[in-house]
Amino acid sequence: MARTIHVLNGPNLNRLGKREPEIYGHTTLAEVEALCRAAAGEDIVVFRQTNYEGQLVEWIHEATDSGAAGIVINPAGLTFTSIPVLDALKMFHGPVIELHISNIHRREPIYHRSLVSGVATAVIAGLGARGYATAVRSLRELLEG
Ligand code: DHK
Repeated sequence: MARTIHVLNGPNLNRLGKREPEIYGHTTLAEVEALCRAAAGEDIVVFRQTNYEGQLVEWIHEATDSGAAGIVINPAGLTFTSIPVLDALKMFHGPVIELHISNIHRREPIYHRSLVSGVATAVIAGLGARGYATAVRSLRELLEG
């Protein structure tokens, strides 16, 4: 039976491809979405991006209420500040993979302490945009048990 995987993206990720390419590369968000769908095989991907904290929270609620099998989330800047995102993820029943394009631990100190990592099943950071495909594949392996 096909499962649904939610791939959720936070603020400024709509600018991928033209946003600090020396850090985030040249891959656009649309190309990232295609990478996720290719990695998902027969599983259904819900792929979303928002610049608003409350929308991200509501999408996490939707993943929870709809019985999504797993979440890949790049909360972007909300990673380090958002208790509401953290609290919403605590309500999710399945595996959560926190994804960062850059290696946040090799950047400025403000990017070093993720609130989300405390509830994430796993964290992927520094693989560039290909990290999304790695996250989706890894989530599927976790779901296969
Ligand atoms: C993306 C962002 O927008 C930053 O705020 C994070 C993350 C890093 C990333 O590497 O995908 O600090």
